[in-house]
Amino acid sequence: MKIIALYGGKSAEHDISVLSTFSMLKSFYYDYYNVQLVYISKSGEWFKGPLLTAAPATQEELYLTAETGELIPTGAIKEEDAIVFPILHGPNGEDGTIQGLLEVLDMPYVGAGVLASACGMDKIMSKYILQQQDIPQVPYAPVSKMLWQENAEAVFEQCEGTLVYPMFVKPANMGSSVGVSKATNREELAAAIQEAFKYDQRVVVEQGIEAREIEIAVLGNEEVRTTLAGEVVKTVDFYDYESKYLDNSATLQIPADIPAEVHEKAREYAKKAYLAFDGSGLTRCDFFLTSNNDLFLNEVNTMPGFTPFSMYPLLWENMGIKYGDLIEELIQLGLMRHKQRANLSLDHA
Ligand code: G1L
Repeated sequence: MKIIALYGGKSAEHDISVLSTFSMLKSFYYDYYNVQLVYISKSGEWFKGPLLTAAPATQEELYLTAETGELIPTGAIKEEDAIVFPILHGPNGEDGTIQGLLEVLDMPYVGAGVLASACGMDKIMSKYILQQQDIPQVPYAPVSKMLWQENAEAVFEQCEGTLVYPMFVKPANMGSSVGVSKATNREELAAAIQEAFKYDQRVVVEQGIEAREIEIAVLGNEEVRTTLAGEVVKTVDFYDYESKYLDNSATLQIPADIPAEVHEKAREYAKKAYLAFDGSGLTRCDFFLTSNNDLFLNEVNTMPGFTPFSMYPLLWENMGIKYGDLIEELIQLGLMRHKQRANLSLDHA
């Protein structure tokens, strides 16, 4: 069987994708799989690389060019007996669009499907779903570009009427922390909203709270497993793009040192959210925990960081599943889901 690693992409997280892919390539079981590289360049060109029978020596080799790879038409990756790893961040990656392409191509793929990807990626849609499920989250105010342009005063009143400073302002449809900023007064709020609108038509303003950040890993299709929580121990004011990926200003504490009841609650909410989002494969659920043990689900992340030093794989390692076995488990889940969906459509034929 063949694994197709689909990575790179037209996003700010291009290099993070290549790094995650390089980590995964070192841990595939090459006795069972050959690995086909398909690299999407920063300008959006698709390059098919060599068929690997062993891990590549350097990360540099993954940046394919017309010399080291073959330029193929966008999306032309259909093959029999192959499973795709979409390792792509942000718009056109984890937002369900690539997953939709793979559905149309009728190819099995690893990770969340279209619906869970699209909903998880959208911060406003996520909040609506969690709200409907009675899963606690921090107070928020959605802001549309139209209202902002026509009546900024109404936006200020809405935010200041339901939230108190500090607030966090985020583009609705972005991964990581690009375009996110903190506002401690109306002037900063205006600047933060302006900044966030560079990245999306919809913006969400969230109540800033003093809290620890704890995360739960979820794995499975219908049968859902959760891990003990891990804590992102923060050494900077907020966990932005830089601190998340580039320097080491966050350290991970696994398992998190939290009361047993909080652990139980977090796992319960994580599972409930996963089911509500129609999760499959994997998701990382990120919570805030206040000093009086109030728990808020902040984000579901269908494509969590995935190097051997990332929270998601480490949470499973703590539960006894090693990095390579976790990848194998995800492959089996992807194949199973594809088979089930194939059976479904046959029933309607
Ligand atoms: F396919 C997997 F294994 F499910 C998978 C794919 C991609 C897990 C995690 C990721 N993560 C990412 O793609 C990334 C957003 C961290 C890199 Cl861009």
